[in-house]
Amino acid sequence: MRILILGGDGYLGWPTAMYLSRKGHEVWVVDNYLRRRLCLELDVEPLLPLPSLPERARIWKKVSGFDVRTFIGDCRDYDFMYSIFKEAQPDAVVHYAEQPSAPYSMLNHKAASLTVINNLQSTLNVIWSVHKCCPECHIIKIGTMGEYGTPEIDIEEGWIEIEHKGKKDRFLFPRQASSLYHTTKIQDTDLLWFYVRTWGIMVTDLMQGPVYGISTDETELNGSLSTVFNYDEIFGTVLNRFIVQAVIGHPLTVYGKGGQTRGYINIRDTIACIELSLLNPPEMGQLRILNQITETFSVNELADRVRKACESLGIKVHIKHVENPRVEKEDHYYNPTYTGLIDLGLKPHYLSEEVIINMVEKVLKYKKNISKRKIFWGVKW
Ligand code: USQ
Repeated sequence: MRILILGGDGYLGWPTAMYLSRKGHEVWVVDNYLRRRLCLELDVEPLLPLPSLPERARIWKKVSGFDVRTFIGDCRDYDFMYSIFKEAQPDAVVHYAEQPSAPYSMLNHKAASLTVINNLQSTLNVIWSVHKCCPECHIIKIGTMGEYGTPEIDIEEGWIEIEHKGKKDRFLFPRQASSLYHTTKIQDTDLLWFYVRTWGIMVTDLMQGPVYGISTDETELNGSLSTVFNYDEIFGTVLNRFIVQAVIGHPLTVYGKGGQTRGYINIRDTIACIELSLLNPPEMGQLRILNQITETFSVNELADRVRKACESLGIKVHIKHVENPRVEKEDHYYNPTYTGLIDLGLKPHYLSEEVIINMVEKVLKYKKNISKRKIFWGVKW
């Protein structure tokens, strides 16, 4: 297939690009370095230094023999997007090109506005470019489990049948996010669903939980092929943060009571889910929603697992309950369904002690790059 990856310089985008090109797909990657720029502006640069996107592609070609075509440009610019889609005529587009951080979206008005405009405009441009240039192109969009929030009922895979005054219909599962970022993902889903109904486009919306991990088979081939690994409060996800905190002897920053429960996924499984979605597309005119997680944990459980794994390496870990800067339930019911991707053939990499130890060992190699100052500022909701 010819696959366009939007946001292909990011934490998930770059490893996905390498993986799919290695699998024999023709991969085109677009990115405007938004994540890099925001990290620079906020002084929260990632653990590992990163070559430019074209340089990464050159190194990848040298190491693997496979091509990744790179384009530096902004998915908010419709003329640019249209021209890429027109030229590429992709079979599928993987849309990662969003501002991905909940704390960033809550930082101030400028950050809130950037998040809304970037995320909604890029999604709208993808939809229009597909409709105008390649209407049969499969749109694979990364949504988030956070769209559902933490309701007191079981979370279904995207849809729910509701019986009301003796009549039944099928609706999007109720959504109620707990950050502005997560709210833009709800709005993305609404845009996609509107255009699926109106223009009959083909969409997979993947409701992903927080991702952890630093390595894939491809990133391990050469140090310069690493992915962007953030451990700061803005762009780092919780398990990645805990691993880095453990390595430098910083107490693990459990927010509030630590009963907040989410569905988690290993970065290797994210990529597998993208591949499974590509190989098993939905029908034209269908919005398929899959919950992209492999197991659920509370923050306390994650912290305990990191502590235990580190103990076996002789690293002593302290856990500290800090005042929760977020507005979220700290003790709640959480029972999501996530069988769709397993049915498509996903073989999960679960969060074993070995997985944690491998992450710790990798981070230890870059310990000198870790800056304590980036770990906690307390961005309040
Ligand atoms: N948390 C802590 N301590 C920390 C960091 C986080 O207790 O030092 C807690 C948070 O309060 C939250 C949970 O851990 O309850 C997860 O936080 P997170 O920062 O790992 O994840 P979140 O902000 O929800 O966002 C991340 C990604 C986002 C993705 C989302 C999936 O940044 O792009 O959409 O995970 S989900 O959470 O399922 O919506």
